[in-house]
Amino acid sequence: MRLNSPQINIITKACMKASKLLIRDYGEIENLQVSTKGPGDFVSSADKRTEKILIEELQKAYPDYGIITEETGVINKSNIKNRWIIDPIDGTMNFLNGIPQFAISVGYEEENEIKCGVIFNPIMNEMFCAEKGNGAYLNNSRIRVSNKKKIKDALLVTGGPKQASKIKDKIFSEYINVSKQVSNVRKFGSAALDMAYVACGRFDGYWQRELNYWDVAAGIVILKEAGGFIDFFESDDEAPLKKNILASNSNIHSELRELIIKKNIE
Ligand code: 2AM
Ligand code: CA
Repeated sequence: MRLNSPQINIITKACMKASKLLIRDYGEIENLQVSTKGPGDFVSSADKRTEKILIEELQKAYPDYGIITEETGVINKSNIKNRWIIDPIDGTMNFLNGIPQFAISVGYEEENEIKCGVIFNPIMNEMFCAEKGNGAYLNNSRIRVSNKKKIKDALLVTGGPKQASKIKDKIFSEYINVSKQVSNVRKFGSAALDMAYVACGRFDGYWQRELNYWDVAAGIVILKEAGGFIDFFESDDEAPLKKNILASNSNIHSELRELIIKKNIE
C-alpha cells in the first residue's frame, strides 16, 4: 500500500478495531430475526457502539479535530479546518436483514476538501481506501473506474427514495427514465459501497438524491483517485450536509447527467 498520511493510517486502524465487534454482531442477527422482538434495538446499539469506537480511536490521535457523525452529530464544532466524517454503518437496512452489503465509512476533510477516506465492508473483507494524489486501492490492489464509453452499455447503481421522501414520484420516474436508456440499473442499499463499486469498475455510474455528507464523504476521494467524476447536482448550497450525487467513470458523465436532469424537466 502506498498511502502514507498519518490520517489514513489512523482511519484504517480505527475501522479494523470497530469492525471486530461489528462482525460478531452481524453473526447474531440471524438469531434475532426469528425472535419476536426482532433485531431493531440491537442494530441501533451496534451502530452507536461502532461509532463510539471510531470516535475514541480518531480522538486519541487528534483530540481537537472536528467530527461529523451520523449518530452523535458534531463534535468540536469550532474546528472546521480538520474534520473526520463518520458513518458507522452505511447500509443499515441490509445489516438489519442479515445482508452482507454494508460498510464503515470514514473520511478526513481538510480546508473543506476530503483528503483521504476508507470504506470497509468487514463481512466481505473489502477495504477501499484512497488519499489525494496517491491513488485508490481495494485491499492491496490499485483500482480504477471502468472504461465503458456508451451510456447504453452502462450498468448503473442507484438508491432511495427513503420512506419519508417528499419527492418519491420524481425519484421513481427518474429511475424508469434512466433504466430505459442504459444496460441495467441495480439498487444495493449502501451509498458508500455503491461509490466504491464505481471506483473499482464494477458499476459504471451511480446517482442518488437526498443523501447526507457522511454517506458519501469517503467515497468522494476514493472515486476521484480511481479516475472517476463526481458532481453534486441540484444540491442546496445552504445545506452543505445534504447532497444529491452523481458519480461515474467520467466517460458517461455528461450523458447521464443530461438524462437525469432533462427527463425531469419534460
Ligand atoms: P444508512 O444505511 O446509513 O441509513 C440507501 O439507499 C442508502 O441511503 C444508504 O447508504 C443509507 O444510509 C442512505 N440513507 C441516508 N438517509 C437515509 C434514510 N433516511 N433512509 C434510508 N436510507 C438513507
Ligand atoms: Ca449512511
